[in-house]
Amino acid sequence: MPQTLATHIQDQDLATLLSAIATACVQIESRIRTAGLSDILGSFGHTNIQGEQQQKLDVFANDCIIAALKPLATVAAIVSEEDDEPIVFTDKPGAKYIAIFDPLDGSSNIDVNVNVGTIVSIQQIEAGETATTLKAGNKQVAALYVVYGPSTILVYTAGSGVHGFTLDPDTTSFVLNWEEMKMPPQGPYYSANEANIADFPPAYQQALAGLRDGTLLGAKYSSRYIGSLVADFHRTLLKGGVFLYPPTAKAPNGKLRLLYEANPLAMIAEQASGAATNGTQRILDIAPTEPHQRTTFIIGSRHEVEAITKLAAGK
Ligand code: P6P
Repeated sequence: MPQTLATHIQDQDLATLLSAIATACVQIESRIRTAGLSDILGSFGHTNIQGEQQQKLDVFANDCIIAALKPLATVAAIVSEEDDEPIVFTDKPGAKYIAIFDPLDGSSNIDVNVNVGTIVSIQQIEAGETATTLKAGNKQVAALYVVYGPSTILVYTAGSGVHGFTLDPDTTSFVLNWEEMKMPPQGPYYSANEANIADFPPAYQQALAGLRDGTLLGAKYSSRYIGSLVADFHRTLLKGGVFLYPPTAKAPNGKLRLLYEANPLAMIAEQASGAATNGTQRILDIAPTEPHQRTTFIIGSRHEVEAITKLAAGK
């Protein structure tokens, strides 16, 4: 009998929570897969042939995840990329989890049929904290992403290794097919938007040059950049290498969000023997000050992350 998320996670409350999120992702996948069709059906403006108001996919994804979490007695609050303020459920005494997520990262890629993803971080309220206490990524109890593509894959960690599941479209359940995923200690690819290279701090320009000509780590790298964080990270997890989004003129603190992009992927990377920093410290040690704050992001195989961070930190 193939293992599902519900049977793979030891803690029953966490299993119920992550399974509910996985079910919402099945709904999201179904809408993504037919997005083009609904455009054709709804070619007369923004309503489809059923006369339904077509929702932007990221709003739809957000609604799916919130609808899945709202009934759970264990969920005290939600922080979503789509909502300026946290959603706090005041009618759930004893609720302990805070779900923090980007419901559909890279959604603009859907128009050109490129992978998009859902990224989720789970925090747990501890003594003396409230449902809106912001905590560093090293306190996460679980992290999960789903990458929607030729196949739809869910990867999670609850602090005991990284495990991958593939969506079986016939049963619409995620089936375990990778246990204990490990990121190669060094890989063949670097992944950065080099259109911004003139904006990057000199240390990052030096690092990319060193990856290209082989002087940084003794091997010449190839470049891969999809422009969809979850897809670029998933490739890095499987093949090794490094993804980096340094500071730019447009994003002087980096573009990616700490709480629901960098933290969950950093937990997965570290659990898979990789690493993630902001150029000076571990992503997971950053003490957040606001829910949507951004960060410089370097994530991937240990050798690359350590070498680039050393340069960026001026060491
Ligand atoms: P740029 C997508 O919009 C996103 O948030 C991430 O998925 C992706 O890694 C990044 O932005 C791409 O940003 O500036 O290279 O287009």
